[in-house]
Amino acid sequence: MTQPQMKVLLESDWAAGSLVDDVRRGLSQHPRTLPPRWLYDDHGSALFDEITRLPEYYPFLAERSILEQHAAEIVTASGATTLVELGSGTSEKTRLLLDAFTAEGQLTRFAPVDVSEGTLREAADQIAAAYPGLEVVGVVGDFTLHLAHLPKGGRRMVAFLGGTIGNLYLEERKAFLGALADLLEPGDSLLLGTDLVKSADRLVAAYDDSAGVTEAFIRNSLTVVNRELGADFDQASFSYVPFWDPHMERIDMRLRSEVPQRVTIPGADVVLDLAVGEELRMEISTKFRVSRIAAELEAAGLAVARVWTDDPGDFALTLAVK
Ligand code: AVJ
Repeated sequence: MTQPQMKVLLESDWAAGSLVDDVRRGLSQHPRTLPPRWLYDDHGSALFDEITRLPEYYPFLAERSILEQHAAEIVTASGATTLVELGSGTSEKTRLLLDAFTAEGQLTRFAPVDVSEGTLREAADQIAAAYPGLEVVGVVGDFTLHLAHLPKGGRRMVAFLGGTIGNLYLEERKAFLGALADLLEPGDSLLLGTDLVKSADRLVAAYDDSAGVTEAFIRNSLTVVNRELGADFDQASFSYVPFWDPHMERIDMRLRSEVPQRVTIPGADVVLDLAVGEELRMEISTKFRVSRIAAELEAAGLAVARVWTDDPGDFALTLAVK
């Protein structure tokens, strides 16, 4: 097999440096916030993998069923010769697209992009082995920082799956879509996965599962800050309080301080005095309406070509072209 190429755009101390910045900036906001990137160390990535297998976590199954039913149409509509995947993780569902591309015979290159080097290398090796003749170029990078370094040439489809765009705040989403639209060439496209608004009961169940895996996943951010920056967050004094915000149409995943307490984060030179009941916002997961997805894509300079949803209408895949 041809070995995958790897482009490493993150310096070895990137994680440490940007965690310090994020802790200083995020934890001084109101509510105090940490960017979701810090959920995904090796343990967090394994927990997320477990989330995708929970019965309550419908987005994974919903998106997979769309890909199972429509991958061939997506591939034909894109006309792509290069597939770029942002936040690729294990690229598990992407194989449905790669299979369809293989059947159609036009794809020459696959470029998965992820911050997690270990996960990316493993995925790139497996895909290079499974799809002989496909040039695999892994990019270790942050899709909010390194869009300018994506492979150029050919007709590209950029896949951004899983509903991950919902983890960005509105301003971040605008900046991200605008930057992405600017670097696409005419004929290039974006395949965007978004979770859709539905009953609050089902939404909350998906982020507050009975096995407690999502809670462990969210709490892992505190463990990461303790380990990386020598902090003394005490898990037992926080409770997990996710809720559906009907105004912002997003799940808001918080940890609430159950006692008045002081937390020290030596590696960031930060001391936090938390009041009883004070909440840390660890992640948001925005849910969309099809009309709003189109409006945001069009505001960024992209034109919606097709929208696919699963049968119950839980999740959407939108193909937008430059
Ligand atoms: C796949 C990253 C979009 O928001 O549903 C799952 C992350 N967080 N459970 C999502 C997540 C808590 C997930 N994303």
